[in-house]
Order: sequence, then structure tokens, then C-alpha cells
Amino acid sequence: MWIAESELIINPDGSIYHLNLKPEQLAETIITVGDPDRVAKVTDLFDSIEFTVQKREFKTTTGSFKGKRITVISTGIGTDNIDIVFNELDALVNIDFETRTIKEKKTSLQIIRIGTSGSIQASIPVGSFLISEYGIGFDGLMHFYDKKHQELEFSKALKDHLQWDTHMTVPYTYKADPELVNQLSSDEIVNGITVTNAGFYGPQGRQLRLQPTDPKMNDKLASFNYNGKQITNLEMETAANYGLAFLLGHKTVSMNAIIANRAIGDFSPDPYAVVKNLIEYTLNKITADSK
Ligand code: R1P
Repeated sequence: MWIAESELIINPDGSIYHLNLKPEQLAETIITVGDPDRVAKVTDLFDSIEFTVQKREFKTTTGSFKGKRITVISTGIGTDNIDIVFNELDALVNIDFETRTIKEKKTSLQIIRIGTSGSIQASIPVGSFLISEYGIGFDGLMHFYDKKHQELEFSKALKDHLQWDTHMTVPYTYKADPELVNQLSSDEIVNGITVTNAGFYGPQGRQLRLQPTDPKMNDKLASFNYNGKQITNLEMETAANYGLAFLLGHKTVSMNAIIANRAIGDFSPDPYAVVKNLIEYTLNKITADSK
């Protein structure tokens, strides 16, 4: 099927619309970060850099760490940006830009998020590293793609537990790639379940001047227990990464630097150090097999 120019937008230099990347510029292992300034925090540790390009909040550097070619890309904040990033990353490898057709042979990318997050369990202190085994989306993005979400029973149990009115969101749940979870887990890291929401304040239960619709949301999330599984943290991208990666055939996992503990009202005295440590941890883990 030929994809029209309005649907797959290719810039005059042959790069894809928002990311400004050409197919040959992308490595098959990709690290996503939220903050464009965090890209250099990762690539400063690289042995060599091929190029850097930036358009809007999407800053990309491809280079190599311990001999492994890696692309680092900033997504900005939120699942609306994840929709753009994952669809365009997939197009770069799985659509032929010359013929505007889907390639027969698909490439599966490895996409690892390194982000910040707030814990909702008092037992997970600031400074912890957390790997998300599941992402639960409260944002609604994946409802535009697929009605047959993974882990339907889990979503349904959570919806019942929250006892929200029908105008509130319907959660969707997807899993991380189990091999990546295995590769990146260790005694230094907590395995958790992450809720992704559509905002930072009300949608994550923060009250400044406006009261959230359900002021007990975080307590309810923290007390939810499904076959021994507990929700551990809140952020704004993971569930969309998992949903889109699953549908597009890519492998993904989300690594969280816990910089806030919402249960006890704590914030890290040095969030940048926590993120730096998680970057080093992740780079070493993803290259451990290529040593
Ligand atoms: C909110 O401050 C942002 O921080 C978290 C949230 O998911 C959201 O994007 O992640 P990043 O630090 O990766 O941006």
C-alpha cells in the first residue's frame, strides 16, 4: 500500500517530519529520555559520536558506547510525544521512504526509556532505580489504536478498584519486553508497575490551587493488589511506549530514577545524581553481553 504524502511526511532532505532523522542515522538500540539536555548526559559517556540533530523537543545523537551503536533521543514530556516518536522511529526502519510502502522484512528495535518518576509506595525511597514490568496508561492514547489491549483482566480489576465514574479514564495495560527486563534487572533495582498519566498535577494527584477529581487516587493506587502485584510509581510516558512497541513489534523497557516519594512527600536533594547513576547503570547493562 502506497502511503500518501500527508500521512508519512518526509522533509526535503529525506528526513522524517518531526524527528528530522534519515533511516541510516538510526541505531537499532535506542535510549529515550524526556529532557533534551539529558541526551548529552548519556552521550558524554560514549566512545564516539556520529551526529546530533534537534527539532523542537526531539534532540537525537547517534554514537557508540563500548563499541555498541546507540541512538539517544529526547521525547519531551507526555504520551502525545511518544505517539510521534514511536511511529516515526518505526517508519525509519519499516517503511521504504522511496516507494512509500511498508517493507516486507520488519526490523525490531530495542527501545529503553531512562526517565524520572515519583514512587507511590513509602517503601521505595528517593534515589531508587525502578524497572517497570508493566505500564498502565490513564492517558487514553492506546484506545486510538487497539481495543484488544494486553492484560485486560488487570486493567479491569484496577478500574473496579478505583470506582471511578464513567467519565474518568479507562486504564490500558501493556507489558515490558521480558528479555529486556531480565537483562536490566539486578539487586540494585526495584521491579515495579508504573502508572502513566496525562499530566503532572491533577492527573498524578497533586494539588496546588485545583483539587483533583479523586483526591484519594494515589492511596487507592498504592493499595491495589492484583495476584500479589502492586503499583509502584507514576510518570508520563511508559504505558504508551509499551503499547506502541507491542503493536509495532519492537522491544521496550522503562527505567525510572525515583526522584520523589509521593507517599511521604519527599523529593530528592540531588535528582541529577540519581539520573546520572541510572544512565551509567543502564549503559553498562545493555552492553554487558557485547564485552
Ligand atoms: C515530568 O516532570 C516529566 O518527568 C518524567 C515524566 O514522565 C515527565 O516526562 O520523565 P522524564 O524525566 O523522562 O521527562
